[in-house]
Amino acid sequence: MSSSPQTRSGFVTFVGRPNVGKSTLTNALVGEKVAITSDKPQTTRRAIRGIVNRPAGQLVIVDTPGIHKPRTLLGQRLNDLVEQVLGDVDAIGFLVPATEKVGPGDRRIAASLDGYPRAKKVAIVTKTDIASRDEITERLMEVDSLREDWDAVIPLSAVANEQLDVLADELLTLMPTGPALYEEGVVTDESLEDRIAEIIREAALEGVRDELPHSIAVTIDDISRRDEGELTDIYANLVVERDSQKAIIIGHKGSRLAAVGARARAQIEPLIGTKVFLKLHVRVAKEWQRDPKQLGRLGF
Ligand SMILES: Nc1nc2c(ncn2[C@@H]2O[C@H](COP(=O)(O)OP(=O)(O)O)[C@@H](O)[C@H]2O)c(=O)[nH]1
Ligand SMILES: [Mg+2]
Repeated sequence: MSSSPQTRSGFVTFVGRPNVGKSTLTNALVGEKVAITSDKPQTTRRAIRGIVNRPAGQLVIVDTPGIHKPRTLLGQRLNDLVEQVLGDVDAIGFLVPATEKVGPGDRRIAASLDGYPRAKKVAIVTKTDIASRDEITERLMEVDSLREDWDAVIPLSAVANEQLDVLADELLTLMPTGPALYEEGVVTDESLEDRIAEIIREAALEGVRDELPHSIAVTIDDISRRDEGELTDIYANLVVERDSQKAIIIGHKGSRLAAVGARARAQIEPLIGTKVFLKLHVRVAKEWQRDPKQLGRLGF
């Protein structure tokens, strides 16, 4: 028998209104960007696993799009995915930004946690770096009174890296005992191709207005090395729903598309460790969010 102390491991997910910082917190805990983030609601479109290794064990954090009113077939499929994740995890972290009063949306989400009696529940007051002391105190009290069964209530900042260790340690105490689920050094179960596609989508989301974000999908046609592995060619498609959107994405004389490419390349190069030649092609798939066949092709 080994005399090493028992480790703990398990699954955690964060819930909360769009934009409260679920993906940012996931990345901050993992210590590397595994989930893309933006100031546009519904940036996250998949269940992405980020792995956190600590001496006491391992947390597998599942970042999801969050539940929202489905307006399209894509929206319905994403809600189903989130339901499934919530039913499986060992702990759920409920996020509220310190900067905004707790509202009906927060109350509804907090109440919906009744549906997951098996999961431990932790309330998290986030964005403390941009909140006043009074705001933080007020939010902690508001959040505390939302449920009787919080295992902990923790204020933190994912951006300023405040109290992240406190959260990780607390979550670990709530996990079942068991060995690590992923090998040391693994930060996500996302494939390289999927991570690259998400980086490109994030770059494309920057600077676009209200409706467009929901209409953008990214697919990768080919990734290949050349020049003795010193250069990587990546052929990717930016898929939109309408011709008018295609024009917006491309921009005047291709200026927007060029900027998207440059932003994406700056993140892809350190990820794969070579120079990258990124060829972006904008494609229209009419109303893809409502079309089961197109959704299938885009991986939903
Ligand atoms: N100042 C500050 N901003 C944050 C923090 N966490 C997230 N944000 C910002 O809030 C916005 C939404 O974050 P995101 O993680 O995409 O939210 P999600 O929709 O809940 O996944 C982004 O612009 C983040 O940079 C934080 O701790 N402090
Ligand atoms: Mg997100």
